[in-house]
Amino acid sequence: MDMRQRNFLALASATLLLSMAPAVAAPDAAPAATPGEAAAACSAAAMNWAGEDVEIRSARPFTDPAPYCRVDGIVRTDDPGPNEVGFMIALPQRWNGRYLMVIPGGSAGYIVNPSREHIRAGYAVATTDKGSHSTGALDMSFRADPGRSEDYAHRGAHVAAVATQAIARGYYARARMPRYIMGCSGGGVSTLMEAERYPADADGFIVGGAPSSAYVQTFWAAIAQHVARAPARWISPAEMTRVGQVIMERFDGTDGARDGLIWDPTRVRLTRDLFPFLSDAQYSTLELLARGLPAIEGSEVSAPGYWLANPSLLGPIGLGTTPPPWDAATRPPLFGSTVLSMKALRGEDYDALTQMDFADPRAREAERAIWDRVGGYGYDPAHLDAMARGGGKLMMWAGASDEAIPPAYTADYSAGVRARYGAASQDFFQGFLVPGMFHCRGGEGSPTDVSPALLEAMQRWVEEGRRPAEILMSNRPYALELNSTSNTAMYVSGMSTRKPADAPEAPTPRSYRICALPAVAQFTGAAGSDVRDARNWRCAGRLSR
Ligand SMILES: [Ca+2]
Repeated sequence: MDMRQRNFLALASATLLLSMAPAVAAPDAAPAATPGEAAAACSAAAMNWAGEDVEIRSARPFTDPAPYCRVDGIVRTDDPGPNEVGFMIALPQRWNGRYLMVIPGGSAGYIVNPSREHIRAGYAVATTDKGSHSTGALDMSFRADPGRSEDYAHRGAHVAAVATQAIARGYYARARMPRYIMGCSGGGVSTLMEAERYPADADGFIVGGAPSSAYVQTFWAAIAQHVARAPARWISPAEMTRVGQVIMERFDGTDGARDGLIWDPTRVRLTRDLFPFLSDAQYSTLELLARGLPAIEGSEVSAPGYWLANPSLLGPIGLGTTPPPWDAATRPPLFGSTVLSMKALRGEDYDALTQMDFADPRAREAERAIWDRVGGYGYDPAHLDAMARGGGKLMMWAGASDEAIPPAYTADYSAGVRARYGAASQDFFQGFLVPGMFHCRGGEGSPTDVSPALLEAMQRWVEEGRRPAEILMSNRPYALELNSTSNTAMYVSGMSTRKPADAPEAPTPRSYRICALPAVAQFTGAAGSDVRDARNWRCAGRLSR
């Protein structure tokens, strides 16, 4: 048994003892039943402490993979509104004493079933549909409805967190419990909004695959327009895979080891001579992907570019699998989400491919005005004052090969926190880049236990005061259920009809030392020592961004 397991068992025992102690009244509502009675009565009638805007729609007992009570309901919101925000909380009988909210990504609009791992581990695990009423992963039509849009942007996760925590406190008759909120992509943005706007909602916030900004969609449109105007600029998926191989060959060793990972992706520098198999027209597209959408005279609206440390997915996702002209079925998926947002916000006739003028500052400012109107994102390290004062902790992470949201957003936000709060920022904020990892999940040669490793590190930080200056991860075979944006989560919630593939064959075991930014791991082992062993790596590098 390793130390982590011992700690977990010690905590679980303590939890069991505490839960047998006399009931403690929750500060804001009186439980309707004592713990034993509440757990026995998994019924909507027993949940009358959740708040007057809350309607419990069902409370059902389940036994697989462990006995728990699942409560589904809605919170009514208004001004702007009216709207309804859906939530779910699963309350295990063998509770580990912790509350965990997992916020879905994309356009939300669905309730993610509680993951089996979380139920088995005993978390009271909650989620929300964010009130978007979306009917598909990238259905952005809710943006036209101010109430739904505000709930999606930040209010929905907040009211769902308040309601589900009230239910958990009442159910277990426990006034206080360690509370965690996590999500990736759109769920990461929501988690960041919670930390910035509603820091009392949790003790630990795990923000993944975000922050992005609305203007990343503007960037995606700029990429699509660049290629659509001159199809010779299109780079096929196979060519993009080759681009990735060239970049890996050239920059793999910059971290001290040729291990198939570029640990500091900011070291990737494009030069024309590296890619003789691309035409000048195609190379201009590669440069645009790397450059992003810089600010221009008259408008600060901008987006960072991609680092291109493994762009094999960025090819098909950002540029499509067939050259232009595209239709709704063949356009690049990233651009497709821009189209849906822009049609919802500007009307059905709006064509982002031809009507956006990225060189015109008035057009960019018009974008800003539109996004501000619907709640936008508006994140800023300066908004963390209240969370920092209140003792909250924030871990922000991204896949260094994220093919959707440029991971530079995460590096920039982390740098912004350090710039504002200095060394004191380490007491409440740590940023991480996961090498080789794609958007929220998957990757080539990357760790597979990112979600549980981050959650365990956050628990050590919140519950034991151990700051996560570095986190050990591995590539052990791992069901990716924990990630709310995974296809598994989409499939079990009915949003995706694509059945998840069986787990691939287990790779050669490897461990990874993931360093808190701005540090990055460097190989410091003796010549010939194992590059797959985290003990041969130290947080000795520094991100050049
Ligand atoms: Ca390397």
